[in-house]
Amino acid sequence: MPNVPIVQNILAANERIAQDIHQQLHERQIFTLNLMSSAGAGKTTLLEQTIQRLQTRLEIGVIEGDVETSADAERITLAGAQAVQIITQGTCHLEAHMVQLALQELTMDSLDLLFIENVGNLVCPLVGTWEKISK
Ligand SMILES: Nc1nc2c(ncn2[C@@H]2O[C@H](COP(=O)(O)OP(=O)(O)O)[C@@H](O)[C@H]2O)c(=O)[nH]1
Ligand SMILES: [Mg+2]
Repeated sequence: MPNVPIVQNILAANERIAQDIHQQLHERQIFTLNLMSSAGAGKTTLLEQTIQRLQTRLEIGVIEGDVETSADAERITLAGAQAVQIITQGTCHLEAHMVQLALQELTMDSLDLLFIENVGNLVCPLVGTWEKISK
């Protein structure tokens, strides 16, 4: 049998940070929802409508993930919630360390509800296909 090197727990660092985030949110009793769907599915619209309906009763924060722009965070701020934009510069998902940094920008002690709008995760196959078509 050939001796093949095996790398295990490649996501261990991500997992440790994720657990730390989980503990912080749990200690502060911040109910958190991670929204994931394709680009254009209506995530930001749903958040705008939810914020407008709940903002007099709950302190809401939103972490926005986007490949390139801060347009969604601007929409969320206009709707009346605290927002932080993560621009991934081409990465199609959010990693735990990105969320950890974004959390530091929110006033966590006052938050009741946190939404994470994940990067529209079908955007990358779309971008790849578009690049091939447009060549
Ligand atoms: N007809 C219809 N359009 C919607 C609905 N929700 C969102 N949209 C539209 O779909 C587009 C993308 O919505 P957006 O919330 O930005 O999607 P996101 O990329 O998932 O955040 C916008 O032009 C919205 O106005 C819906 O329930 N019905
Ligand atoms: Mg959006």
